Parts: sequence; structure tokens; C-alpha cells
Amino acid sequence: MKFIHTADIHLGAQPDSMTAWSRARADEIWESFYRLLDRAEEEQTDLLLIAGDLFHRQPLKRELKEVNYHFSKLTHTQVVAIAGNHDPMTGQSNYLDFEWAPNVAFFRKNHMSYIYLEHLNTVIYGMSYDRKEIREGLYDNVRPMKRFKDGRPLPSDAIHILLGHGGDADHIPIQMERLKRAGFDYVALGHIHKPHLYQKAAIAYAGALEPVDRGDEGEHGYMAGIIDEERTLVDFVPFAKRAYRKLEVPVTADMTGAELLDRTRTALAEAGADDIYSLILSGVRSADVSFDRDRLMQLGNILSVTDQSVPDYDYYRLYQENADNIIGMFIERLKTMPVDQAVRDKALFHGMRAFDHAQRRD
Ligand SMILES: [Mn+2]
Repeated sequence: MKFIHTADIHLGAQPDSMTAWSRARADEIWESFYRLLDRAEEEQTDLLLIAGDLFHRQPLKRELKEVNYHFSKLTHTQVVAIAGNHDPMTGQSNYLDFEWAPNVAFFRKNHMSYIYLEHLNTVIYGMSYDRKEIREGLYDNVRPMKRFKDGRPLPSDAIHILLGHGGDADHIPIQMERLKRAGFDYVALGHIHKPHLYQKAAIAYAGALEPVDRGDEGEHGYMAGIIDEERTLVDFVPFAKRAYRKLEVPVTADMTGAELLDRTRTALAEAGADDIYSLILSGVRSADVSFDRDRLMQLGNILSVTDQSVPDYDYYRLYQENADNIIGMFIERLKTMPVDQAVRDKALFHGMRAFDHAQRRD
């Protein structure tokens, strides 16, 4: 049985508002989801698991119709989904009375239930959020069943999958060690946006399909797996159009502002123009150069510029210029302290920085 496990698609989100690329990102989240459905069709995936937060907020009726239309075009794939804390099935939710295509099963109950997919000989256990926060550990005592609710025995070779959403204190806390021993063939989790695979236990957070905010650094995609009589094999598949990344640009004491712009432009081109960056300037810069933050921001998809570079002080000149004030006294005092050169350099550097900061505040 071949499956794809996705979660936290957050349809309807518009990340990075106030940036030039924000509108495009809202569209890309939809496009990536439909691209994933294309992938399921190409690969003739048996089962598509959606572990909550398909939508970023309550879905509109027409949005459900759009998504359902795309589901209905799948010729082979069975879709099974739950609602998460972002799109809970509250009393007014459009989810509640929506009629899905025959190949779609959407858990509606706010407590654990199951569906049995006969053609896949697979039982899937799940529930949907009916509110934004659930503090009870509702997955703690779920175990694969031996019998159907009506007492008939399940086939002994049936596959058992738990579909869940949460894992922090306010969203169904999960005792991972306990869950590892529960005996499921696979546990498909959502809510934590960073993909994580517990390979031995066959438990995974698929992570957000596309990163949804600047905290979602690193690669994003989905989990793909096969379950046969002996075992479950799962792998993370990178799939997102973009990634949030930190990019460090080292500066040197002889670097001018224009040179930094050139260096940054080159570094961005090498790193990939689609990705979204937090720039970090590191190294040592000339004490009298200041970099043009606005122009750096315009070089690509730049969320922020953090200047961690440190000025290259000329201590001899500083002493000459400040012999009669507190800076001169500070340098004088350090020179006579019984510490080695490296420590003295560090103390000088930090001291000068503190003076600089204090002066800027005046
Ligand atoms: Mn969530």
C-alpha cells in the first residue's frame, strides 16, 4: 500500500504580508497543494493522508468546492483528512455539512473514531478539532483494534494508521514514547511545521507542505511511504517551492558598501532566488563604514538584515584621541592589567563597542 502523508498546508494563508512577494506566496500555497495531488495521481498513490490544518482558517464554501473538485479528479487515490486547530469544525464551520467526493473521507467527530477502507484493508483512526485548543492527551490510549465496533473480527493482516494533529501543551499533547509502543503501522501527524521522522517507530510529522511563516526555516515537503506485510518504509520528500533561510555574508575590514552589495548579490544568486532570506553580516568591518540596509533589502526576497559585524578599531589612534577622557582611561587601565593579549583585545573590543552604543544613544 503506497501512501502520501501531508499536513499543515494552510490554504488561505498569505505569508510575509507587506513584502513584494507576499501575494505570490498566497497563490503558491494553493498551487503546491494541487501539485501534490498531481504527484499522487502520477504515482497512483493508494492513500493520501492529510493530518490537519488543510486550511489556515475556516474554509469558505467555494474553497471546499475547489479542493473537492481536485480530489474528485484522482482516479486511484483515497483521501483521508482531519481538521486541525486552525480550521476546526466549530458549530458554524462549512466543513460540517459539506459533501465530499466518494474517494474522500473527512473525520467529523471531535473524539476518536475509525474508518475501514476495505479495498486497502486499512483502518484509519482519527478525529477533528472542534475548537482551537485541546489540552487533553486524546491519543494516549488509542490502540489498533482487533475487532470492529460490532464485534466482527478485523482481518489479522489489516493495516492500522493513526492520523493525528497536535503535540504541544495546548494542542493534544503527545507522549511520544507511549505512542511508539502503541502498535500502529504508521502514525501520520500534523501541527509541528518542521518535518520529523521517527523512522524505527514509523511515526512522522510531515511538516508544513510550504513554509508558512519566517519561523518555518529549512526544507519542506511531505512523507511518502509503503506499508507491506513486513514493515513500513517512509521517506521525507522535499517539495516546497521556497524555503526560509539564513544567509551569512562575511565582511572584511577593507570592504566598501558597494562591494558588500556585490558580494551579497552573488551570494543570493548562488543560494537560489526563490528562497526567502534573513541576511546576517558577520566578520570585521572598517570602523568608519556603515552599510546601506535599504539597498541590501532590495537585492532579493530579504526579510531582515542583522549586522553582527564588528568594527575594526585602531586602538593606538583611539588612545591618542581620548587620552584625557574615560575612553583613554579605559585603554590605559587595560594595558596595565596582568592578562594575556587575546583577553586584552577582547576586553578592548567589547569596551569600545559599549562606548559606541552609549554615544549613539546620547
Ligand atoms: Mn496546527
